[in-house]
Amino acid sequence: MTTSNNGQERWSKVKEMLDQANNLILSTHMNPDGDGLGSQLAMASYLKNQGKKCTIFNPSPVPEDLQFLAEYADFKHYDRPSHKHMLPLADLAVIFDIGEYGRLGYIGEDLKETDLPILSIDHHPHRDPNGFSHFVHDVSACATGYLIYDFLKYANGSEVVLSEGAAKGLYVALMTDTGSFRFSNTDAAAHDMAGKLIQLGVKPHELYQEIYESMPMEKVKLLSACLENIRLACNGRLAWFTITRDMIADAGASNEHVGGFTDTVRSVKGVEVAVMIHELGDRRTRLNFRSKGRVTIDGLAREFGGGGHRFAAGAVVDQPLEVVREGIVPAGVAEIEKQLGEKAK
Ligand SMILES: [Mn+2]
Repeated sequence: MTTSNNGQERWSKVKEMLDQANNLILSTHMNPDGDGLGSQLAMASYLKNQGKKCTIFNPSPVPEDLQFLAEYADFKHYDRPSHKHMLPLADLAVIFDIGEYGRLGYIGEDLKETDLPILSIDHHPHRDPNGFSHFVHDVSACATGYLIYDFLKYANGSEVVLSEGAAKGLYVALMTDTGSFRFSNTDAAAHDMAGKLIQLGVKPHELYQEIYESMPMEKVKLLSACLENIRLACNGRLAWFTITRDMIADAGASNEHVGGFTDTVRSVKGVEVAVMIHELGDRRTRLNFRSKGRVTIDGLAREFGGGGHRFAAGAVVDQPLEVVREGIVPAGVAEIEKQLGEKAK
């Protein structure tokens, strides 16, 4: 299915597919975020209202800071031996916010063995072919949750009707992907949607507190260790920091606690791009990139085997941290100089 990005005709095929299905599998990317989970929650609520059976299978568990969403939906962590046999019993899989097919992990491999149609709804750029039988991919949308909201308006005949959980899920999707309405993807449509969700009973401060003001102390300790070790390059335009396994152990933290750190480092005055270099194993290092909006960084992420959005991207490299650091810092400097030219000097 090819889709036009504007107008509502892109949703007619999606609605037809959902209408025809009776047993659906919903999924999102590994290490799910507020956008993926919130989108699933809203779609699951809609489908249940339509009398459909739907099961959420995710490649990773729900992170601690989003656990409150599990009150409204049953997010199952996909366990191949016990769940694989359930996939062929479904008649449609719907995938949210995926970025690329491989981020489904085992679920993606197992879905390929069935003949289920796989529908992707997403706002990341995708390669062609992208592995999906049908898709609505709109990179102009601030969040996948925005697309789900837009679909629900269409499906309900322009008026959005949302359960409490679905409204909260969509607000979380919107708030987390726009960095609480601060990032460059924040547009009028995002604020319109937020206004509507507030009219429907969402309390922004409650959700903000759940996600951003409930930091476990071990995360704060790890952040403090990172902030002490920020390094600047390219006349202060590039800020980078490393997180080693020792730092995580010393703080009593875990890998999932690093979320949001790169945004914090980007907030330094004069910094255009922040890079986190996160040691996952002896020969496995994760990179996370954030730009203030003048330098695109998805190309840099692709050079290191990853991808993402123009101003927020990442990669996982099968190399030791030291090696990756020696590669990424000069590559980041070169990219900033290339894009900003004299302004970087
Ligand atoms: Mn997203």
